[in-house]
Order: sequence, then structure tokens, then C-alpha cells
Amino acid sequence: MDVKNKRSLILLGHAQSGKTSLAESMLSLCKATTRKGAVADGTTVSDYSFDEITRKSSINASLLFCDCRDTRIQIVDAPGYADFLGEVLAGLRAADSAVIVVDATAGVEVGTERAWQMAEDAGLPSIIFINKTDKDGVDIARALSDIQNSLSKKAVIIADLSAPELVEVVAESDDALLEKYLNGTALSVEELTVSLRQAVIKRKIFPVLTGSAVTDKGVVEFLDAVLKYLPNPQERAKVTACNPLKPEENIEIVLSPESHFSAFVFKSISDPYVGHLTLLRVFSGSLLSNTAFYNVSKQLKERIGHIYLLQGKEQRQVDLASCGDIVAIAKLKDTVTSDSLADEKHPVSFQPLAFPEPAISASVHPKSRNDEDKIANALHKLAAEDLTFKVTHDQQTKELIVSGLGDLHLAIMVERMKKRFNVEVDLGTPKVSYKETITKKARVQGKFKRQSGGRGQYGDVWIEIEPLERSKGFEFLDKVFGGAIPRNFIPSAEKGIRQACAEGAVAGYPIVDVRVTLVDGSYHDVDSSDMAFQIAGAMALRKAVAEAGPVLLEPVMDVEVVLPEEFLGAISGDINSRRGHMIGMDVMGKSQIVKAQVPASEMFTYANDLRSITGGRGSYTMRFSHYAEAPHKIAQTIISQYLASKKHEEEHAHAEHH
Ligand SMILES: Nc1nc2c(ncn2[C@@H]2O[C@H](COP(=O)(O)OP(=O)(O)O)[C@@H](O)[C@H]2O)c(=O)[nH]1
Ligand SMILES: [Mg+2]
Repeated sequence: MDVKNKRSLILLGHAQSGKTSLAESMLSLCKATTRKGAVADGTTVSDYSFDEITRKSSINASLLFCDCRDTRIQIVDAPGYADFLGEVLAGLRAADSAVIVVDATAGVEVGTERAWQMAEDAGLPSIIFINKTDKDGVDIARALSDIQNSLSKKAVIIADLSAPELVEVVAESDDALLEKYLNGTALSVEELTVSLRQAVIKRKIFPVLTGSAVTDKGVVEFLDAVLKYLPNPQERAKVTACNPLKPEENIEIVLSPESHFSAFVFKSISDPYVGHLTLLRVFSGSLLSNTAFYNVSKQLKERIGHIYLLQGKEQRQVDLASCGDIVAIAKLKDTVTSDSLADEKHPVSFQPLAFPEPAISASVHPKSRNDEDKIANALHKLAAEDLTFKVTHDQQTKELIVSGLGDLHLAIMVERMKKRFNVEVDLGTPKVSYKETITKKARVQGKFKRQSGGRGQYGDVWIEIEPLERSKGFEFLDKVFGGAIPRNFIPSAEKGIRQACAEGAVAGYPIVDVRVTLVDGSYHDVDSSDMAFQIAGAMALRKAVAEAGPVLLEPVMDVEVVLPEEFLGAISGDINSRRGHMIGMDVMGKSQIVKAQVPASEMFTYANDLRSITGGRGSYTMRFSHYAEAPHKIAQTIISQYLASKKHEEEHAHAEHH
């Protein structure tokens, strides 16, 4: 296929606006499918996985293609929910342009604005499709003015413009043309056509199309617009990479099938429908099946078998992938998402994918005890496939913790574990990672002395403890004078002190932001030992903390909530009730952005609560900000829980001993 006859687009927009249905309509009109499917029946090419079929909603970015006259259109159908933002970010790296789908009855929604912003950040030329115009009471003019007010004044329904109006819109985006026009020279149709196309490619004009994905109305005109206005892979926004040997040196990729091969791995899939597939976008040159490529990121050559074009879960074998193609390769061993592939003699390294930090986490509890190994294996496989999903092991609580972009995201992962790996788990509320610290100075003695028949144990230290500034960690000073403790036992005392710090003194959390000074002590010629001084140090530390006004520190999160204005009051009240405080507000189109700081322990159910307060129209992100002193009442609760669990543990150990 000639590179001029290739288009690639990513379908973006609010959840439920009709992206998947539009893709289905395109495929059916281009005869890529024999029978048009429907989201409601779970029969679309794009939403093929069990979780998409049961939820009637996209979760994964799917790849589709159709041939429209002599042009091949490659489609990335992206999910609309913020929980699956990772899929959108990946898809944006594969496509040359974006189609923003707007529900005519709802107008511009939170997800529409987010989609618009992401397409803009990626520099992708965009077409807007106002969908669901078959519905009763649809007001296209109102939807359009909403788009013009919230997204861009340069969004226009080209078909509705009269000839002089069109001239003005186009001339405004092209200085040379404008001058000609103002001088009164007539502009030819060819001039206008070329200039209009360039304006769309440069994001100066955004064509708006209208129609219905369900009845196919307007979709032929939409396909025409894709061919007419959207860039081919050579006309797309320029692509830069860097020289892997000199990362500061930028290289502009020559977007041509004749130049050296370069490609970027934007996604990997391993599911029961397609097996293990690596998805790549070829930016330049070409790659033949049954050859090899050079993986710049891993610095190795990897052999490949077949190359496939994907039509949802179906794979069509092709002989080669060249400039502009979005293809899949099966069973790669070393190549993973975000890797750069290139000609070995002309290596280039693309910017890796950058994903948002996980916003929520939960502990994982197996429903059956025998499943523990299977669970760890399943979670690690899911995390390798979805880089916004993270699995960690909490050293302190000994719990397996999963983190993701929202509770829907975590719920989907639990479903996948069951369906794909046949293991069932419950998600719990993880313990917050508290820390302990002190509020004043103290000076104490730690003395360990055992005398039992033969050789005894003797260690004796005096320490001073004082608070340090937040996030200064731990400092140890040795000010022992005149050999009160032999030099070789000082590291022993320090080791005991550090160990006790890691274990905590009041609630089992690490002690931070303290300075401990070893000031004095005594020893015994025969009975003193490394072990005795370690124990003495630990005893001293625990005693010192207890006397130095211990407090608990809790993690505080930076939270950003995007929501329609009418919910502002409810949201700020809710943030107050979570011991949070507002730190600012911003406006994004029709939405408000609320910035606040809230203790992590108060945020566990936030995804659900926000959804119910805003009827699903709000979204939020959150990331760690700092540690702050937890209020006394909360600290008291945590300390008594800790003491109770410790008591329980001791009784348990005692019982086992007998
Ligand atoms: N009446 C009508 N309903 C539509 C249209 N397009 C999509 N829908 C319905 O809207 C819902 C969401 O569609 P879907 O394609 O899954 O939206 P997506 O989340 O943006 O992919 C489904 O129930 C579709 O049947 C349309 O043009 N007209
Ligand atoms: Mg969808």
C-alpha cells in the first residue's frame, strides 16, 4: 500500500459517546465485516474481551482497520473512562490523528475535554464527530456551539459553510492566501482544498461531522473527511527521537518507507483471545516477516516470525510492515512496551511512555489459602501488560498491595484474575504507611545485664534523642568520651538503635526524623559483647522515644478533582469531612478543577464516593505529597490497634510453644 494511501486515527471521547459503535459502522460501510455488530449485544469487533462484553464498554484500546476506496484506515478504539487512561496514552503514540466523538445529547463532557487536551498535547490533527443525531430532540447547533465554546473556536462544520465563508476560514489560517484574498484576487478551488487540508493537519481548523453510528447516517461523509483532511504517515506531526549513544542529541525521523527502519512498541497484549502479542508502530523504513529487528532499548537483536494486522481479536498475516503501519508480532521474548526498534546501524531511541501514578491501592486477600503462588504469578503477568497497574509487597504489613488508576481499574483486574488465571481474591483496605517520630528531647540509659552461671552479658549506653526537621530521616552521632565504651562496641550500639528505629516504638511503624547521640556508657571486661551492646542500644532507643513525646506521621496526598461546576459545594464539603483542605481552584473549559490535600487514610473509598456525588461526571487524580502529624485521636486508635494485635500475636506464639 502506498504511504500516501494510509491513514491512522484514534477514537477518543467521553465514555458511552459512541466510539466503538462508530468504528463498527466504519468497518461495516467499508465491507471489512459482513455483519454489523452492536455494543448492546456484545458483538462488536472492537469490544471482544469478556470484561468488555459483560460491561458493554471498552476497557482496552483495540486495533481495527478498513479499506475505504484505495485508502487503508487504521483505527485505535480507546476506552473513555479515566481508569483506563494508560490505554489512551499508548494509543496516542500509534495514531497520526484523532477523532473526538461527542454525544449530541450530552454535548461536551469531562471525558471529551480530557480527550481534547490529550490530542492537543500529542499534537494530533483532530476531527470531531457529533454522534447520536438519530435521537429525539437533538440540537446540533447547540452541540456545535458547546464545542466551539469549550474546545475550540476553530471547530467548524465545513459542509454548512457558504463559499465566501469557507474562503475566510481557510484564508485566516494561511497568511499568503489571506494576503491574496485581501488584495481581491480570486482563490481557485484547488488552492482552497490544499490550504484547508494543510490547516487541518496543522491543527488550525477542526472539521466537525455529524451523524449516527447506529443508523450509519453521516458516516460515509465522515469517511470522506478522514481521507480528505487527515494526514498520511508522511504528513503527520514530526517525530523526534534521540541518539541512544548521545541522549542530548535529537534526531528527526525521516518519515518514509525508503528510510531506515524505526518503530516504537506502544503496547503488549497477553490474553486468552490473542495469546501474547507485541504491538508496534512503524515510523520509517520497513520490516519483513521472518527476519529480525534491533531492539535499541535492550541492545539486542530479536528474531521475528509472522507480522499481523489486527482486526479486534482476529489476526491477518502480512508480509511486511512499513512507514505508518500499526502491527502485531507474536511471541517476542525480550521486547516489551516502550522499547524502541531500529536499524542496527542507525539506532534511535523514542521517548518512553509516561503513565500517571496509580491513584488508589488495596490489599489482596486470597479466597483460598493454596492460591498464594498462583496469585503472585497472575498479578505480575497483569502488571506486565498494564503499566498503570502495580503490585508491591508491603514489608511492614506483609500484605500484597495492588495499585491502579481507579477502583473500576482494580475491580477489572480482580475479574481478570478469576477468568484468566482461575484464582479468586478479595480486595481489602490496605494499612496506611504511617511513621513514628518525636516532639521533644530526652536523655535515657539502656542497660542490658544477664548473669547466669558462667559468662554473662553486659551492655550499657546513655543516649540523647532529639527531633529533626520533617523528611530529614535518621542521624547518628557518637560523642562517647574517654573510652567509657570500647570503640568496637559503638557500631554494635548503633546497629541496635537503627534496628529498633525500623521496628518502631509505639505502633510498629518506622521512626523517622530523629537524631540519636551516643553520649556515655559502661562495659565489662568479660561479659560485654557485640550482642549485648546491640540489645542495650535498642532498649535505650525505645525508652527514649517513649519519653520524647512520640507522635504518628501520616501520608498526605495531593488530590485534583475535575468536575462540573454544580458539584463544587458538595465536593468541598466532602473534602472537609475527610480532614482535607482546599489549596486552589482552576477552570478547564466547562469543568472546575479543585486542588486539595487530604490524608491518604481518608481517600480509600474516594473513587466510589466521587462517582456517586457527581453521577459519574467527576474524575480525580492523586499523588503522595508529604508526611504530617496525625491528630491525637487517630494516633490513639492506631496505637491501641497495634497493641491489641501484638498481644494477640504473643498469645498465639505462647499457645504454639506449649
Ligand atoms: N441512538 C444512538 N445510540 C448510540 C449511537 N452510537 C452509540 N450509541 C449507543 O451508546 C452506547 C455507547 O456506545 P459505545 O459505542 O459503546 O460508546 P463508547 O463508550 O464511546 O465506545 C451504546 O448503547 C450504543 O448503542 C448512535 O449513533 N445513536
Ligand atoms: Mg468503546
